[in-house]
Amino acid sequence: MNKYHSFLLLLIVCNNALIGCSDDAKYKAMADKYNAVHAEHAMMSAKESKTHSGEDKHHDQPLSEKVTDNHKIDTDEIGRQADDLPSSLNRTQSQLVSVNLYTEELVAEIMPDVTYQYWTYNGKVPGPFIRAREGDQVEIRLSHGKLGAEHQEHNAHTSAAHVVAGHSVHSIDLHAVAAPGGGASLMQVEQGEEKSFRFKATHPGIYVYHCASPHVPSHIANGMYGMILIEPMEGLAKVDREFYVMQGDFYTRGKYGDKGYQALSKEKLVAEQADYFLFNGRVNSLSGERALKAKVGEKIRLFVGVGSHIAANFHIVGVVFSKLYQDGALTNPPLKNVQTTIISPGSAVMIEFTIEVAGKYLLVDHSLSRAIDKGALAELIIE
Ligand SMILES: [Cu+2]
Repeated sequence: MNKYHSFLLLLIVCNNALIGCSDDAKYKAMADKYNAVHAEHAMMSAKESKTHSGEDKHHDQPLSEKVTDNHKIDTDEIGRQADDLPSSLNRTQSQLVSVNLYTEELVAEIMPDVTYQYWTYNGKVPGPFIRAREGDQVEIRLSHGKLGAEHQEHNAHTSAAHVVAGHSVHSIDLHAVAAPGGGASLMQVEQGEEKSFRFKATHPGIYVYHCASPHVPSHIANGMYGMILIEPMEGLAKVDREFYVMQGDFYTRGKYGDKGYQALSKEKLVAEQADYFLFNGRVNSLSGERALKAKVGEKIRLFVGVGSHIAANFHIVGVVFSKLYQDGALTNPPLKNVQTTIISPGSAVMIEFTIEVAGKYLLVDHSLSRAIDKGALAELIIE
């Protein structure tokens, strides 16, 4: 066993100890904290309760680096699960695909005892996985904030605070759209508004979408990205499992792991000095109970993308990719037997493989300090 193998074995053992065994305690602590926040909200005066819905209380005051209260958590889970994607389309006719998106700013734990204000599509990072077929009409409907009478008052009340916070407008640029701004020129949506547009899916591939409202890099750094798959007309080969994974870089005022509320550091963002490299929104989002799971011999397909600013060096320890569709080019012949692939910011790949030996496999950014010291680690459990 050479040094590298010893290191990986140590990594796997440590990972088991840190992630596997502490999950119950971690989730209990998160649940307790979440319940405590709701209890606090329940004690608000009738007047306050009338003007602020409990879940949106953090908008009372624009968040700044001085805010250190890490109890104002809006959701106990920011990360989207890797199996949260629509199944294969399996149809031969074109149709209209309607996609409903809303934007939501949420304080959540980026790791235990460290909170961050995410900006999201539909309350999770990454946003929903959109699936359509070449030739389909796709209608994207985007509302800024939740729609409905119960949210109107909040939307009106907080618009000034949202201007100060830098998210008075959100939008969407889909890389599958061959038109100005990828749709973003039609889709700048202000607080309380809803807009929609339609496009014809003419280019099969796996694409990234993201917010494109000023300051665009900040909106993306805060989590406003997702993926859209345009299946080729002939469809994709049948597989047993599909997973949706996005790597994102995050920039905080403090260092990796510094406790309390951590605001976005625009300075570090501009300097491309990320504190966190994360799969699906938070540290250990895809580990333990939330790991990717499959069985020996199953055909596994991964859609992996980079929503934010720094390219990923995607690798799975102990896996050779049987097929790699680089740069989202699904209609080109795949590369075969690949160990690691670079995924550019604003790009995605499709990877297929089968595993013959049961065990735990680690998804990493093979610029390994990102995996070991900055969070870019997920688990694939093969039974
Ligand atoms: Cu935005």
